[in-house]
Amino acid sequence: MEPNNIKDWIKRKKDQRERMNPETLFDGILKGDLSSLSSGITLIESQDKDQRYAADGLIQKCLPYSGKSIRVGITGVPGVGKSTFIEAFGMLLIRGGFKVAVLAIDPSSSVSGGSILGDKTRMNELSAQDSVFIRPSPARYTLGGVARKTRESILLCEAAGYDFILVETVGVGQSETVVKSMVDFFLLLMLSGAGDELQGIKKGIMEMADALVITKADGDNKLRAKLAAREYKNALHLFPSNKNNWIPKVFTCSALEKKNITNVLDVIEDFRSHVMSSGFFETNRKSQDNKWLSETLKELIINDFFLDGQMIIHLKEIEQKVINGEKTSFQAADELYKIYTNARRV
Ligand SMILES: Nc1nc2c(ncn2[C@@H]2O[C@H](COP(=O)(O)OP(=O)(O)O)[C@@H](O)[C@H]2O)c(=O)[nH]1
Ligand SMILES: [Mg+2]
Repeated sequence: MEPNNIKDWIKRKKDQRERMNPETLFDGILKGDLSSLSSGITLIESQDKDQRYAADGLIQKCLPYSGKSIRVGITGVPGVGKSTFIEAFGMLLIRGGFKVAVLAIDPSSSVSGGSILGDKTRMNELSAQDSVFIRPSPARYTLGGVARKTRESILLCEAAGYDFILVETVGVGQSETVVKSMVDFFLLLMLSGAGDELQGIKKGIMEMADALVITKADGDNKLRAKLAAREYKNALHLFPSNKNNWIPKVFTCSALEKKNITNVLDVIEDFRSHVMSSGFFETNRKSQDNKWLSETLKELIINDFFLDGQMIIHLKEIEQKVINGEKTSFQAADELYKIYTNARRV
């Protein structure tokens, strides 16, 4: 490297470190500075151990300023109209004077490297707004890792003053359950016409929903959407009542024609006052915090084990014994666990 290049390189590194300094980021985030918020989330998403410490410091600082938003989960199968809906709903919120953050949980992004929010084309108007922050799903992680990072991102967005945090997830696998455990209000988007089976919507997911919206209620589809809404309304009566004593609302909307979008906001406001006065809002957030404590602890312990080179050597050896039929898998796990705990005894 040429001397000048080295100087440039050192300067670049220094600038980078300064930009990633938790103090600097925190100040920026509190002022609502978008690039600080972005860098803060990048820090959270880092795999680097030092950066992880810095990220923890940043989250710690943001914590007292977090919690004031309403967190909304939005799910539904690919093609149901999530992105189009978020564009219309987000714009409605913006016109109401709210600041809106859109985050995503996309387990497939760890495989494809892509993301459901990659299609910002459907959020043209929304993504151009100053009071909107859009962040795609962190890639390269397990669902548990993505979930933790998204949850931490919510805290940062709240410290930055966002009033509504919309967490989008695609309706496959376990991601809905994960999103449900970090939001206050859970919205399920559904298509009319296609059967539940076809939509891959499990009954359990319908049971989690605080509102169910039949999308694309426009043109020829209007009547069908209405009929579907009626059917779902009847079906929901057969479900056991929710812990929050809230009867899930069912209605239709057209994000394309921007029809009935206000209903969603009205329902969220009704829901909020319902759970605030019953105390469920607070208890739910507390129990979510508890759940996340144990989830994070599990993740730390698992990482401690699986990132330990010595343990991996033991694991490989014992695995072979299981394959050879010399040990049962339970004996093997028990033996590994003993080696692991002994090695950590001081
Ligand atoms: N007719 C109609 N089409 C819609 C509506 N919302 C979304 N779409 C269309 O449905 C397709 C999938 O929408 P998109 O928002 O990308 O769905 P996502 O995969 O759930 O995010 C696109 O071609 C949209 O234009 C709607 O309200 N009415
Ligand atoms: Mg989409």
